[in-house]
Order: sequence, then C-alpha cells, then structure tokens
Amino acid sequence: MSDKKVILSGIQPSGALTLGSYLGAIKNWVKLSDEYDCYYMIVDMHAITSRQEASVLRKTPFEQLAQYIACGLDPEKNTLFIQSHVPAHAQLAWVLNCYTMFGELSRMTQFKDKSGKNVNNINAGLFTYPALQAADILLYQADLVPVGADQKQHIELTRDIAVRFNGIYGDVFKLPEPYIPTVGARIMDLQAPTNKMSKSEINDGGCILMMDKPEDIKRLFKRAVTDSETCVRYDVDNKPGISNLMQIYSVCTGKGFEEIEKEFDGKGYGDFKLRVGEAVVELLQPIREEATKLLADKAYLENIFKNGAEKASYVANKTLRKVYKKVGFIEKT
Ligand code: AQP
Repeated sequence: MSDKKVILSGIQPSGALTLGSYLGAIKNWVKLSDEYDCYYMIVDMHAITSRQEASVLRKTPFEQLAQYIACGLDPEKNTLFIQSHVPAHAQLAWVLNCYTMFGELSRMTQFKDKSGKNVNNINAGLFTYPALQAADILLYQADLVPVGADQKQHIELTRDIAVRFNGIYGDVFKLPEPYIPTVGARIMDLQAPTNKMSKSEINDGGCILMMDKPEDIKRLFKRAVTDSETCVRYDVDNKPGISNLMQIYSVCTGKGFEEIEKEFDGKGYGDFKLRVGEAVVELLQPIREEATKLLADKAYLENIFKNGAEKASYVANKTLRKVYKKVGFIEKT
C-alpha cells in the first residue's frame, strides 16, 4: 500500500466526452497522477439516473477509457475502472442512504436542475445520487476529489455524511476535500454561454466533443456567441461568451487573462475566435489520434478494466467490511 495521498474522481458515460470534461476534469487528473494514488472511474451507475440507451452504454466506457489513456492517464500508474465492476459502491451507498437526510438531498442544486429538466423521469436514483457519490469517495478514503465547481455541494454533503457516521462509530472515514481548478472549472456552452457545456444536453453548435474533427472544432469556435462590443475582456456577468472563450484559451495555452487581453488588444473577435479554435485543435488533435488507435484494441482496454476493478475492489472491500462491522451486520462465514 503506498503512503501517497488518495485521489478519486469519475465521469459518467452519459455521452461522448466534451471539451468541458477534459478541461474541467481529466486535464487535472493527469497533473495529479504523479503525486497521488489515483482512482479514476467511469461511473455507469450514476449514468442510469438519466435514461441511457443500453447499446450505447455498452460502448461509451471503452471510448471513455481510450480517451482517458490518450489524455495521458497511465493505466499502470492510475487505477482506471468501471464503477459497476466494484459492487462495494452499491453496497456502501445503501448504508449511507440510511445516514443521509431527505432534507439534505432535497437541497442539492444538481437534483433541482436535473429534475426540473427531466420531469418525466424524476427517479429515486437521481435523488439519492449524492449518497452513491459519497460511497464512491469514502470507500477509497480519498483525501482529494478533483471536480468542477458544480460538484462542490456534493463533496460538502459527503463530508457531512462522513462526519455523522464517524460521530456514531468512530473514525471510519477520512474527510475528503474538493479540488477545484481555478481556471476551467466551468466551461460553458459556446451557443448559450450561461449554461455549462454538457455531454447529455448537446445544444446545436454549443458543445465541442473531444473526438470532433479539427475542421468542425474551428467552425464551432467561429460561430461561438460573443457580444456587441469588440474588446476581449474578462467579465463573466456582462461578457459571458468572451469570458468563456478566454477561460478555454487560458487553460489551453497557460496564459493568464491579462496576457490574453493584451494579446488581442485592438484585434476583432474574429481573430480571437480563430486563435481559440486553433489552440483547442492543437490540444485535442493528438488525443483524438491516440484514442482512435487505442479503441481498435478492445482486449487491451478490457484488461485494464479487469485489473482496475481488482485493485479498486481490494481497497473498497476493506472499508466496506469495516462499515458492515460497525453498523452491526453479521460477518458472512
Ligand atoms: N463544462 C464543464 N466544465 C468544467 N467541468 C466540467 N465537468 C463536466 N462538464 C464540465 C466536470 O467533469 C466531471 C465529471 O462530470 P460528469 O460527467 O460525471 O457529470 P456532469 O458534471 O453532470 O457532466 P455533464 O457533461 O454535464 O454530464 P451530464 O450531461 O450527463 O450531466 C465533474 O467533475 C464535472 O464537474
């Protein structure tokens, strides 16, 4: 067992990965993977809180894994696995559901958003999603959870659940901290820049997929919504479109907002959008090529899932055994 701190994060296979998934999550995962003991999941159990097409769900995790690796996540260094391959997630989630309050879940912004958008499928899983997410995190005694800004509330609830459980049974769970990138934590839709770029809500022309072709990426940036001024300036409230493009450009190039403002001083939006599109293409092109190669070898990807699940199960089952014992469940002989 390594004495490195533990990181856990995951992405739902609820659609093809977007530029938002990459800049808000995976790019940071790669940065953290030298320093930490990292568990990165494909959270299929979370994905079915919205209706998924089974035939698509059978494929997406492979595409997602190929893209994780192509982004630089080394499967030898990181534990890459599918959530449903480790039954301890469902088992601990049930226990934690019994230590999570109805009122707490009712206050979750994501539940309110998603139930509001999907009135025909407000299922119990959508409501108790944060308890499953708490199980995901607490099973691995994670120190840090890299997430986008929209997930902060769920991590806070995870801590509250852990504090409640530890208060009754002693120190069972480590309290995790969210790790939210300063730039890139919320990449917005290019056509509706006050909405998050989202893989399951693809607005026409608003979403860049990681596997999009260079010419399509450039075209979508050319069409991105801006404002009636002509000056490249960071101001989220009054210039959400330009500010979003600046965020994207900043994460792609490592340049700060002031530097970007100077670079495009006196130039029109056309030049700026062209340059942002090119920067995104430079970033995504090698990933797309590598992911396409990896996807051709399904056996290789299956093997990574198998090894990842074994490694994850070993750690997760240790925590689960402790929890079962604490609550008074009789050990199976
Ligand atoms: N647009 C984004 N900007 C920054 N971060 C983002 N993330 C997702 N979209 C953006 C971060 O990626 C991680 C995994 O998210 P997820 O796929 O599990 O769920 P999500 O946040 O609900 O992502 P989507 O794309 O919006 O999925 P759907 O449409 O299925 O709900 C999280 O850390 C998230 O913050």
